[in-house]
Amino acid sequence: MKGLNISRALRAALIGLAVAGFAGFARADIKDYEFKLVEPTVTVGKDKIVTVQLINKTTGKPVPDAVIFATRLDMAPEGMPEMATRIAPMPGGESGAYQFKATFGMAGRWLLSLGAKVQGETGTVDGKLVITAQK
Ligand SMILES: [Cu+2]
Repeated sequence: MKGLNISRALRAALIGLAVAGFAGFARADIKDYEFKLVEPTVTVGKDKIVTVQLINKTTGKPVPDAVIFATRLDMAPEGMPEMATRIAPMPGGESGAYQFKATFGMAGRWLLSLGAKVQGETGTVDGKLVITAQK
């Protein structure tokens, strides 16, 4: 009976240590990252390239090894949330820059919704960026 109590206490202590250790590791937070448009405007038309960076706000530097995905591109800023266009990821690009290809069928402001997974971080970075398509 006494042995059982000791092992229980030991187990609780070990769990406490593990939790404390994990919290100590999670110094960088998923909230420390934000998306940035490299070029805020595009010309209206087919197959336009949109380049984004994921910035680590604590260092001010772009993050090169993230997985970025575009979830939606639509004209919500112009009161046309139903006017969506397909957006496709593009391979390559500079380190820390992530490119997508989309057709901007109308001049005005488009809302790009993005998500990212960052190595070593828990959770997802969500972001919304406004791109202006010009004639
Ligand atoms: Cu529109």
